[in-house]
Amino acid sequence: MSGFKENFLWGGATAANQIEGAYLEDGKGLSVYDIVTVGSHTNPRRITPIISEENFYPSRVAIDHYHRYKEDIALFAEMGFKAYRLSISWSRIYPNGDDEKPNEKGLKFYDDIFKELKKYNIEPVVTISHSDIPLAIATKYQSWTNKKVIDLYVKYAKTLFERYSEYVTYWLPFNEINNMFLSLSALGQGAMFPKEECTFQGQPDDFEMRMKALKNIFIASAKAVIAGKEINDKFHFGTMICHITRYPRTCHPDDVLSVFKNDLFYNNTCSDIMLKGEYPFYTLNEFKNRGIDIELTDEDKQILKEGVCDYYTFSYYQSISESTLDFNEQTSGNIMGGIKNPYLKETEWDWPIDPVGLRYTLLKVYDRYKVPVMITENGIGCRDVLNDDGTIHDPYRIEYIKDHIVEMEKAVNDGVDLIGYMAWGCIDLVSVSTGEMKKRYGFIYVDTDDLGNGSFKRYKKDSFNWYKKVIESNGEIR
Ligand code: BGP
Repeated sequence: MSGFKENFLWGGATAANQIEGAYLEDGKGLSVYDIVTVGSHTNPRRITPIISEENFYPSRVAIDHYHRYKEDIALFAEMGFKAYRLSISWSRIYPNGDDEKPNEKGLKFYDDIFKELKKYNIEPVVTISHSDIPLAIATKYQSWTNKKVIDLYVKYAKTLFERYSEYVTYWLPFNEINNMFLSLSALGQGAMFPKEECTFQGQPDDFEMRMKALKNIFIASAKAVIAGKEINDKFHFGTMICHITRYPRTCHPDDVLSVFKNDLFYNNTCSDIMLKGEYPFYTLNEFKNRGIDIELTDEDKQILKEGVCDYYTFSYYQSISESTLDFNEQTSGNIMGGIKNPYLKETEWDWPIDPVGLRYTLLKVYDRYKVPVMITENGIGCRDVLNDDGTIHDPYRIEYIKDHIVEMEKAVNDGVDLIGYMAWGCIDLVSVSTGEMKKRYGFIYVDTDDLGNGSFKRYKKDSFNWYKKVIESNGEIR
């Protein structure tokens, strides 16, 4: 018997803007991702406020899940998924963000998805905003810099709570909420929407404004939690932290101290606010040192206290190492890279591979919060080859996930209350950082390329049957 709980939630995760396509169908409005071009590892994606039909915008087509969700969910069921993490496209429900009434056809689409999941006893885990907001909110309100967006979000969230109350228990108010801390390239949560064309990484930035916008996001999240619990007290709300696990590159005390402080600031601030209900002292102090006033009122503090989440979830792809000394070799990664770690291998996209770091992270966050923990993203983006006979051999993906599951089980045996594992991109989808399709994460291959050509036919990779056995044996066979 494996160490995992009997009702452990094995599954996979996706996001609306990376799979749905059908970007203007059935009343959907433009989302911020509908104006981001395709890029590559070496050629950055571009945000184009003035849309040019010469560009290719991958989210508009994605993998056409909008029309193929039944087939996709049937494949998830065949793998034995106990849970499936999806996000709802805000601009499908409120096309302009500030519409008086929701778009019935958009709501119906997710009714159908939830009904389909229920048919197979798959538990939905729903992200309310996966970095993806209606474009009109960005252009008309300048996104989260504007307090009015809090009410728009809460109205949207309440619409979902009321409509899907019978289907959904697990909610995540925001995807990777700490991206706003980590980097400016967090488009959907972006503090400042670019007026002119710029690269994904080259968005206009102002740290103070970003921190104020983030405060608005926390207030929106807490208000949604409060409203959700009034609608259904069985709802569970989770954080969703982009956990960038940090190591000192050397044992120089300056390196150790600096990593400790960065970990507090970048990894813990957001989960401290969402689980402990207040801004931590070190973050407020950091703001003070930088001369930043986020204008935190007593009313804000009260809302944050009342709207705390119930469980901790995070994405984990890699660790990074940092140093105050000079090291030349760099790595890339999810949101940010670091200095090359000589003990770790890297993916083709230069993301370090570190399964032991997952055990370390699980212990660290459970020790800090003592609430159930769920891994809501983990996986490896690789180039796959579709053979003439329809097979795809992906031993590298099996190896990556297997090594992470081994460390997860060790963490469970260490005493961590781990309740679920959602493999990222369980079906191939559009990469956020590069916009490519060739950077594939799935157990299911989708026959389309970086420019949206192809049959969109689904094929099972070797990892499909392997993951099926993992789930069947509750993690024992791997
Ligand atoms: C996370 C996002 C996901 C996903 C993942 C992999 O930050 O929440 O949406 O895309 O990273 O990153 P990429 O798509 O850039 O390979």
